[in-house]
Amino acid sequence: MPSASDTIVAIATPPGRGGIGVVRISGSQARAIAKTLCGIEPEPRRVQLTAFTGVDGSAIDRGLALFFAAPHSFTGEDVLELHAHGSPVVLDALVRRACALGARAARAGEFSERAFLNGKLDLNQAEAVADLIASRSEVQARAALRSLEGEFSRRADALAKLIVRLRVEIEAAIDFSDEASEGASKPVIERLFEDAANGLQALLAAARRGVRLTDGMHAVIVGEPNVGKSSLLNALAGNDRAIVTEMPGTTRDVLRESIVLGDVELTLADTAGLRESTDLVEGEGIRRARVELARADLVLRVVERTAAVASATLFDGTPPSAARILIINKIDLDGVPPSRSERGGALCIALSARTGEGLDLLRTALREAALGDERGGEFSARSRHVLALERAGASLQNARSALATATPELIAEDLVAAQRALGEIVGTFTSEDLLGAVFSTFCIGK
Ligand SMILES: Nc1nc2c(ncn2[C@@H]2O[C@H](COP(=O)(O)OP(=O)(O)OP(=O)(O)O)[C@@H](O)[C@H]2O)c(=O)[nH]1
Ligand SMILES: [Mg+2]
Repeated sequence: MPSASDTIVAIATPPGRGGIGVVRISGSQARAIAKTLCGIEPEPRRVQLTAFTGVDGSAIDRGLALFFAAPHSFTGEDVLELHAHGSPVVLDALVRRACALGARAARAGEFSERAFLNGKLDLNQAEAVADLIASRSEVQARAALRSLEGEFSRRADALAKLIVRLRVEIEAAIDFSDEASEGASKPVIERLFEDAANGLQALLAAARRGVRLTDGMHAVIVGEPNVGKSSLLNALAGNDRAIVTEMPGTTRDVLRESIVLGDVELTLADTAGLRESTDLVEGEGIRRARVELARADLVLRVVERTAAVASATLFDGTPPSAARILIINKIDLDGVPPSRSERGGALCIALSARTGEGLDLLRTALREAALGDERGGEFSARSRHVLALERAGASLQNARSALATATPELIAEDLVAAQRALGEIVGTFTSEDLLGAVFSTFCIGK
């Protein structure tokens, strides 16, 4: 049974060959391992050039040893880093040697988990480390860094404090339920509820954008058969990924492509044209298209030329929180210029997937949608954070609507639930299960 008091070891650099490879060791044995394996007296934060020796005293490699004394290290424990030559053979030999000297191989995410357990990072920040490492665009990297620096945690924490104040006010109203104090605290309570609800809404919106950034925005192309959805996917992706024919009902399955627009990334899904169909395969394709639509962050609704633009049902099936862009395709047939306008609350772009006219307008709009309103102010977030904020919001709402009818004890219970949900984000309230679920998604050596 792995224990949190074991000394752990793992290769910290990516698998494969490189100029340098790093092996990281954390725990109470790190100092003793440094003495035997490196033959040095470890001094905190001092780099020492040394030979790494094997069991028989022969050299495994020559490299740098770097020691951090607890608690001034990433994990909060004694940490030894061995910077060797980046050969998998050398690095494996160092790991085996460290294990022979009392360490054990680290589990996925175990270094970050220890940093969390030792109070070096909160849970949200530990996740941000993983997000930063996994980032595929500059915007994702910047957002992860903002979370790592505590932007999201501070906002969640400020809200939790506001809810504590609410509890205090409400409990004071229980204790001194005479006329005078009730009269004085009621407007205060109302205002605190208002502030907390607004703050929660704003944080939830920011967290949703954060999830979109972290996971990459999920954009879905939908529309009637033959309007040019697959042509649009190909044009944006810059290849012939999807089959295009003049036959309506060509696309049957959902096709995904990842596209990078400057510093942002999004996935684009092409879907089967929506119509009533008796064809079994096409029918299944249409069902899949609707599923895809229901989980979209951004819907690209394509129509042919100016047909059906006025219809109120164009965006049926679109989730309320998803951004919408209406695309009028095939403008080359009418000889009209590309344009960007506003129609019925949706952004509308007229273009030609065939000639490429107007694609730049669409790329700009996609980038804007992926970045959200608060450009540059985003932080990375995960679905579990959004779920926790939604639960906090529901509990807060329950407390607020119970204000007139329920007993103060019941109201306080809802507030405690809201506070706990907020605490899950930074890890103040966590179960073993949650920690296991979070850290097992990390890779080994992290
Ligand atoms: N003139 C013109 N033709 C286009 C344009 N975009 C697509 N087409 C043509 O329209 C036809 C249908 O294109 P697709 O991209 O297969 O349309 P789709 O919406 O994916 O069709 P389904 O998969 O059947 O739902 C093809 O013959 C395309 O060449 C355009 O901008 N201008
Ligand atoms: Mg198609």
